[in-house]
Amino acid sequence: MIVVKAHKKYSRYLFLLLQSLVLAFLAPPLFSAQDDTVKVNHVTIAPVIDGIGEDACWENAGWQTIDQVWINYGEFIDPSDYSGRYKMVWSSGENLLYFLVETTDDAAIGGFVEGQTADVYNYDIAEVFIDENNSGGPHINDNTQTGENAENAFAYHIYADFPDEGGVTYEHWVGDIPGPHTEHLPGFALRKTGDVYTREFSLKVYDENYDDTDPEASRVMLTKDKVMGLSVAYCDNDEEDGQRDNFFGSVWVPEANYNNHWMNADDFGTVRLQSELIPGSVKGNQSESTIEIYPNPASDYIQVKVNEAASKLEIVDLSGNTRSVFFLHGTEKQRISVSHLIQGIYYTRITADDTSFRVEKFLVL
Ligand SMILES: [Ca+2]
Ligand SMILES: [Ca+2]
Ligand SMILES: [Ca+2]
Ligand SMILES: [Ca+2]
Repeated sequence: MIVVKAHKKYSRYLFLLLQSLVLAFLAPPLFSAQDDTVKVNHVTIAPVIDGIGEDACWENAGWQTIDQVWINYGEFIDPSDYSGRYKMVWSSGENLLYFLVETTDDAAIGGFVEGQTADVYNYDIAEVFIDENNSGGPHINDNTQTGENAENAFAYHIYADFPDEGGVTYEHWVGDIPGPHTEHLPGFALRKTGDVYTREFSLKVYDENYDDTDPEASRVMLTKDKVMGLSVAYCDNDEEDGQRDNFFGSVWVPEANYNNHWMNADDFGTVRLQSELIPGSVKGNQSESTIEIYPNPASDYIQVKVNEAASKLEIVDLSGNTRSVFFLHGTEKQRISVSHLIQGIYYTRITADDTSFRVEKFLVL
């Protein structure tokens, strides 16, 4: 009876018992973890990395829960304190994995001290653990005293400052042990809507020959039916006291291994890349704004016309990186240079009133 151990006060126990009975009727299982093998859909059009999970590619991806309490092991956590879930898809065209991580958290402790090596987990952090060849085993440091096989798997700790209410941030820092690996997540967005935080990001995959001096040499080409070890976790801090409150994972682990993921891949979950091609289209939010772009394809410049007052236009590449930002002046037609962009597909993202987006695709030749 984990509940009895964790909550000795009788009244608290009675409350939890009643709550559990109610939730048992109303909600899906509380302790469900991710699927034994998460089936990851292929997408032809990658999501726009903006912290809004309304892209067509997310519609057919099922939610996986991040609800296993690793620290303190097995403790009951009120859903208003924390709840979390994630989706993932993959793109052969971009050769990237994409994640949508949605957490509810009653207190946001953002940030990261660059170069800090101790107590790095004392922030609200999303984490992705990935073992490209599903080998399991240790993956820390290459040091006989503290561990070995550092590149056998990666433990990405994803830090960000929290945006203001309704806002979004694209800045992030990613650390593993050893070393910073921010560039392994080429696109990242974190959006705040009340107590709900949506992280949308892309991830490059490397094999165990990874070398920081030449990452691309060990970059893995993602293919259908590929099986990888993978778990997602969330480190919840609710006070500026330098103490981690709780740590949640998407897979069950034995109590003896309650905090092993960061150094050993044996307990990682499993994902399989599916071959299905999900027809995708990019869509923005409910805004009725439209944008005309021509010529398309373009080489030197595009002309842009929006039908409502918008403040900003961004040109975004397929990895979700913003390549250019322009400030708009009303609904007048504007000429925007694209001669600096290499050949490929780009999106325009329009911002009006900080919240409205309309995304259109164009090709640079
Ligand atoms: Ca999106
Ligand atoms: Ca919390
Ligand atoms: Ca491995
Ligand atoms: Ca928190």
